[in-house]
Amino acid sequence: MDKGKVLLSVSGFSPQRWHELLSARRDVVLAPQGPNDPSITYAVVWKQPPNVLSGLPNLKAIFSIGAGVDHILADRTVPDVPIVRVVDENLAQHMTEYVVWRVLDHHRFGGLYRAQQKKKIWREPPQRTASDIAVGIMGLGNLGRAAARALLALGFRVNGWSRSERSVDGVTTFAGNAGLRPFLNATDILVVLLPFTAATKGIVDYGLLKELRRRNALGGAVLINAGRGKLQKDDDILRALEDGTLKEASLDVFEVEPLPKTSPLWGHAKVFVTPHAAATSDPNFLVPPMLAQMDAHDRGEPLRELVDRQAGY
Ligand code: NDP
Ligand code: OXD
Repeated sequence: MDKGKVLLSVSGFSPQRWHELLSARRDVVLAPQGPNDPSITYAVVWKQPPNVLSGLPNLKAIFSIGAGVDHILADRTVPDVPIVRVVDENLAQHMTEYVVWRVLDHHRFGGLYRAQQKKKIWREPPQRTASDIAVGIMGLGNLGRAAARALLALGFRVNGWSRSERSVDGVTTFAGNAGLRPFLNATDILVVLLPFTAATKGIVDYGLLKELRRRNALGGAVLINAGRGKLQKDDDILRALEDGTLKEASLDVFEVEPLPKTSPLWGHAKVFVTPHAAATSDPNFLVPPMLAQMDAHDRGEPLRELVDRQAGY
């Protein structure tokens, strides 16, 4: 049986390894052969060019190369076929490492010691205890829950906020608009692991940061964003850092990426910048389950890890 072709459409990085791995079992093309290419049955995409998916008459499903799917849905012409997103232990492990690394760095005076080392200063501030610090995770999904488990194992108190009510062992959970303020008021280090949707756009603004707990064992509130840049307002973060609403921030994502060279965030003494690198999709781990899902779907089995188009994630 002709299984059709996989359209591999990405921008911003080389798809070579994805191509090699997908080609082991499927015919792969990097662009449709004409506007209504009937040979394409599946698409594997990251920030595909606009319109590239519209009008493919035999497209059965779209596979996102990332956990987030805002990069797909930004194109309004994306056809109404199922979208499968990444849910993967390797990705969750990478994100957990990033979150634990940044939480520990803020907790264990990373910024202070880096500054002291430059000046050859030998001075130790009083040590803090993890259980005196509450980390609040915005977004208790696949990645948020994995990070929560690791933080609990290290002794931190963990709060979690989600759209619907969630129950996670050891985590104090809050949900919806009504739960947001109490969640923030009980949080010292805010970790943002939300998807970017119409409902979450710009949510991390000055007003939200103001609600974080500042009189705490850290001596201020800390922001860590590894979700999406458009969840935050860069200028509001800068304002919050200037007036003490925020003590420090670790930012992996930004309103504009790559972060413009002119952004004051680059050189800010209280900000730790990484280039949207918290958890990078690894084709060695992600292509095999994609191929397995394509085969299963061709046999008539349902797809898993589907995006709710209405909710946007
Ligand atoms: P999931 O879809 O598994 O979880 C999303 C969580 O966010 C859920 O708990 C969901 O609530 C919650 N949520 C969504 N909308 C709202 C809302 N309006 N109000 C409150 N809570 C909301 O996603 P993942 O955990 O897999 O990934 C999270 C995000 O991380 C991705 O969307 C992506 O943007 C980002 N990411 C960033 C990477 C990086 O390298 N920086 C790498 C990978 C992902 P509910 O539980 O009720 O559905
Ligand atoms: C993702 C990402 O969404 O890498 O997976 O940002």
